[in-house]
Amino acid sequence: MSAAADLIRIAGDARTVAVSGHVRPDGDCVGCCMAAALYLEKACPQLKADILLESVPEELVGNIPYTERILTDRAAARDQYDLFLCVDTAPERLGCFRDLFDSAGRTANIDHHISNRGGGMVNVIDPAAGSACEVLYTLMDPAQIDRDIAVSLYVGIVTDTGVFRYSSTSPETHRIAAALLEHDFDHASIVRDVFYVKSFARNKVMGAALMSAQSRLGGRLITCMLSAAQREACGATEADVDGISAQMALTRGADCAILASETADGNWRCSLRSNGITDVSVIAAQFGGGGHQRAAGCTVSGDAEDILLEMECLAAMQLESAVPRI
Ligand SMILES: [Mn+2]
Repeated sequence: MSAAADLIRIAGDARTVAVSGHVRPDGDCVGCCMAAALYLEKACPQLKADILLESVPEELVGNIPYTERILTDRAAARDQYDLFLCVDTAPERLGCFRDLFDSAGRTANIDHHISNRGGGMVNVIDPAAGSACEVLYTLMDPAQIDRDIAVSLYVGIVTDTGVFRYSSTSPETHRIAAALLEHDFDHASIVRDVFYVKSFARNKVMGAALMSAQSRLGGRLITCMLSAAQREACGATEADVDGISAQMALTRGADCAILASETADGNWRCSLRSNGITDVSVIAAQFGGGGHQRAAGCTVSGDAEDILLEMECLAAMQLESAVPRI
């Protein structure tokens, strides 16, 4: 632990603290906010923390402790805080709570995004860390961590490492997770509930999409088409198709997967995933979308068969010019 930047030192003599993160918060964001708030209130008896987030994903309620304390309404927050702690993002993405960051007596920014140049008076940003929770842990005295804090940090670490699958998972990630597990919580149930349990409609629509899967380019590209009627027959919303392209990419021999899902207004929302050879952001960009090398998206009007055929050609060009994997 760096004595110069530990969380208690950052809090100083603050009595009112706002802890907040990015809009559309995920498990790392919520877990990091909750862990920071609980830790500071435990270590600094004079301090009262408000956790400010625009929403709480339903799978986190009941799996991260005290989510009912989260204030989602800007009007429920104080007029001003002694300290504003911004986690898992630069202050630009604080949404409706941004002005409270600007008006706070002091500000601190704890994050792991490489793009974050540090918008707080104190900045602890470690792009090598797999999650904001991992960064936060290094600012804590392990002796002060209790079960609730441990669970919050664990959910964050597990979220941002994709249950320890992503390349951001380091030996240190596992060491921290191991230390947290000493607090004897039901990690198996949390991981199942937060990451694998889906609504009936979501599972059903994934089945419907996969039934239409087509293997192209000798199995290196998998595509699916899902009409709005098919989706609605499963009782699924447009958001319920998230995760289908990632599942398609888990086909042996495939490098690229594309789901074309029809939106309510008759366009095709395309979700692209790559296992590392194809840069799907290049394909999405051709259709006015964007994203990352391994995950990208775009919304296109026209005939889905034609769109997928065009995308197949773009993927083929990339795969042909790529150095073959031995
Ligand atoms: Mn994160």
